[in-house]
Amino acid sequence: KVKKPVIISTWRHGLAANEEAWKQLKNGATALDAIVAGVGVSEGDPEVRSVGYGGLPDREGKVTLDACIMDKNSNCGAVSFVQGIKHPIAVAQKVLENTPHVMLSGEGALQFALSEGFKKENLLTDKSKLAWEKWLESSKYKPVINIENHDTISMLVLDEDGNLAGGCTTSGAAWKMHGRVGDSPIIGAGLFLDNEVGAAAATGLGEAVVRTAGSAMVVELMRQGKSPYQACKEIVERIYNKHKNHKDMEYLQVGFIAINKKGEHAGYSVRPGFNYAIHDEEKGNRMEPADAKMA
Ligand code: SD4
Repeated sequence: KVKKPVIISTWRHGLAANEEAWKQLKNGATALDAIVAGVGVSEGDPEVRSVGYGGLPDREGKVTLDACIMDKNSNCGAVSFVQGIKHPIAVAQKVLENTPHVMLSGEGALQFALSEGFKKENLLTDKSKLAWEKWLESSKYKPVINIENHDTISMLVLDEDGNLAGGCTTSGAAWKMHGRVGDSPIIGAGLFLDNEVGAAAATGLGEAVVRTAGSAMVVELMRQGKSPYQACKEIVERIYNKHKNHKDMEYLQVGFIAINKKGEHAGYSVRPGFNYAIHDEEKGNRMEPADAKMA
């Protein structure tokens, strides 16, 4: 039997996020507060170029953020296409706690955040502005596969009481169209959990994850008795098959992480290079490679 809690997060920046979330849990924080603090480390880090502050902008040079959070009672909160707020995951938590809705978007999300006491700030760092100016020279939109250390952070928590929670936050695909929203703020796509079964989250090409209701499907397969590994693998294979003749195939990358009620966890991706950070009692905080369909 796995000793709880267990925390898993996408990519190498998941290590620092796990560390903070673990500390919070040990100090008695709720799973949601631990997630907000944990992924907040990536959001606040200007060197993490696809989440929060320092994230790469859209075609118009604007940093627009997506995030969502979900608790053991299936309560959820999300913000999409929000600008000028460093910690969109914290705003998503406020949407969950203080509104009758699950998602606020754009200007409305910003107004809500300001009313909750968040500060508006410039999120475009000099480094990301430079990258954008360089991109403008060719202005070709093509997502870059697997920029390890530089991707969406999704975190799944199995807390001390054996309850699940999850969060996901991103600046989305670099050079996206202004107004584009990916999978990350969409419950069922970028993140899903059912406290009776397990939790799953995605990273990669959001369009492909939305087309296939990715995270919801991974959880549903676990409900049918599949292990987190089998469930992630089957949905990655489904996404691969659906996109075989699709124009997105050229740069298709999607990775899932999943955890079940027993604390078993896994990651699986379309192309090699995906990994995730796992923190448990027994072995501490470390990286775990994920198998890939196209290995
Ligand atoms: C999105 N899934 O917006 C996110 C971004 C991501 O490469 O994971 N980045 O599509």
